[in-house]
Amino acid sequence: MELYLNATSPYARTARIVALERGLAAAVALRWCDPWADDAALLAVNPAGRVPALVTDDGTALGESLLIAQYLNARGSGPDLLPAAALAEVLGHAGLGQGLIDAAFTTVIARKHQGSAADTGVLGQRRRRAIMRLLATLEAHERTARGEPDPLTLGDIVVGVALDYLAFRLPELDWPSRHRELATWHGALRGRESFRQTAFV
Ligand SMILES: N[C@@H](CCC(=O)N[C@@H](CS)C(=O)NCC(=O)O)C(=O)O
Repeated sequence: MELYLNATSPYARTARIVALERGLAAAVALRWCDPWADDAALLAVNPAGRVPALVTDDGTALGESLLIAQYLNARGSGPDLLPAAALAEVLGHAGLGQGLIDAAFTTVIARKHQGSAADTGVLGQRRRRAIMRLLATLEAHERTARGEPDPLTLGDIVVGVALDYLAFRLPELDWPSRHRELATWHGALRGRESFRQTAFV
């Protein structure tokens, strides 16, 4: 399999962590690319021009991080990241994380193109309120209350990547000092080898 990615994409990082957690490191070749430069190889496999994109061994191209995560989870081995017995809970948790990634990523891109005006407009303020609500919901989440993300699920991975991305790109929010329980939970997750190997730099 081939995974198209770049180093700062939270979406691509989710796919990569799932591959590592499911024992697929050797089975997935990493194809580094710049999605913002209309990379020809990426466009050939994903006309949306976005990372991550996965090409399976039979040549099928998949876009969208959560669909790729589902595919890799089905192909790999070891503890199931999408256990059937808790599917709704895991997907609900993953959705909160994906919402946080979307709001943070859109903020970063809007700033890049519009400068600080991006934050003061109607959409910028909506994004900020969404981030604050999502953080408060995750702080009170039953998964957070467990203290440790064990056994690991796709929800934990997406939420963990979202929190890392917030600290990486929107450090002024200083989410860990406002959400102590979430920070403790996240600290345990960040120590995993799959998170360490894929850290944002
Ligand atoms: N919903 C998509 C979002 C993917 C996405 O927006 N990726 C960004 C990088 S973080 C990208 O490739 N952007 C390039 C573009 O939008 O042209 C997913 O979950 O995979």
